[in-house]
Amino acid sequence: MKKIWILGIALLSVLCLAGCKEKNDRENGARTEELAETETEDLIRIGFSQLGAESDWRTANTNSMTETFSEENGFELLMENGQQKQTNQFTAIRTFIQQEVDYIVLAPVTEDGWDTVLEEAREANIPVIIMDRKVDVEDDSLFRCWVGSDFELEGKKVAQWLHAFAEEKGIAPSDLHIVNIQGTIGASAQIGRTKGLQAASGLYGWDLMAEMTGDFTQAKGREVMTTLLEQYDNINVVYCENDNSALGAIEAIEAAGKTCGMDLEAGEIMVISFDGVKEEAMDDVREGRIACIAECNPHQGPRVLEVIRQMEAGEEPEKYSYVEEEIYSSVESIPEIKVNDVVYPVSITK
Ligand code: GYE
Repeated sequence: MKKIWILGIALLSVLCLAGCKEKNDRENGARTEELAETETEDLIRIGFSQLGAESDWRTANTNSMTETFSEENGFELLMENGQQKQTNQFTAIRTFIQQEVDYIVLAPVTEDGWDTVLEEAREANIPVIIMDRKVDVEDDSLFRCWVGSDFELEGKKVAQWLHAFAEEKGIAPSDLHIVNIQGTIGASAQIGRTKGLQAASGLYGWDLMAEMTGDFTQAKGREVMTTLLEQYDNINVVYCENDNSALGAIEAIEAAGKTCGMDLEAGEIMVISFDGVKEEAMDDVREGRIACIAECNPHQGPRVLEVIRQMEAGEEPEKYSYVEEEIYSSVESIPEIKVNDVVYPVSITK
């Protein structure tokens, strides 16, 4: 009988302890959830429509954004990859509007066609910051500001470098037989870089034979260069509107049994490019397979952060802010170039 009593009491206390624990757990759980909620409520929510993942530049740009807009820094970053399609970016922006984010950051694939969706963001009172490429809209107040690079200046810089090179080697302008592997048609980076080359070709009388899009990718760069080599047997300069398409072009040139380099008289093909992000491309500059690269800076995260901080403080950020960029080449005899009377030093890459 005594045993039964003892067993009974023991059972009761176990049940009671379990019950108490459950209650405590429930209360603690609720408290942690509450805490988490207030913590996320304090975070600034950013909807980021990234245009794609087409190049190493883009990967570096995406990383710069995710590193900058981390929870530790007080942000919740909602990011959508547009896969190089504007309609995907429209969907992303509309989703961000429904999610009532605090800011929208847009890296647009091309310049045209943004008016309607940006109007929707404005109606929802969500400020939009444009990053990297630009938008071409009727009403500039549809976005608060833009941060990025001067693509036309980049194009002019490498064109001036080519001019200096040709002069130094005594190559007649009409003996420069150039093809341009363009970026995504309608993207600011394409428009600006193409303009830079066209302007110099017109000015100096270069033989600009063809322009074809390589869509900023290595695969397309290779494909397009293969076609161009079949069509023209006198190409001696390839102007590639980014490093990934340049790497593709180099593959095609070498597969055709030709050499990338700067001895044009000996039949080498000169490659010119943009970005300077990918190590492999920088190695090619050191080894002369790429003659010259105009740097394009992908680390825009901190710059976007700065404008958001300004807006949070009730200040109006600069409408357009450009980042400074370098020129890389291994040719020591061209230490600087001049564009519109401004001197830009060339970083000699060794
Ligand atoms: O040069 C290229 C990328 O818009 C500046 O896009 C960017 C360009 C960059 O795919 O590599």
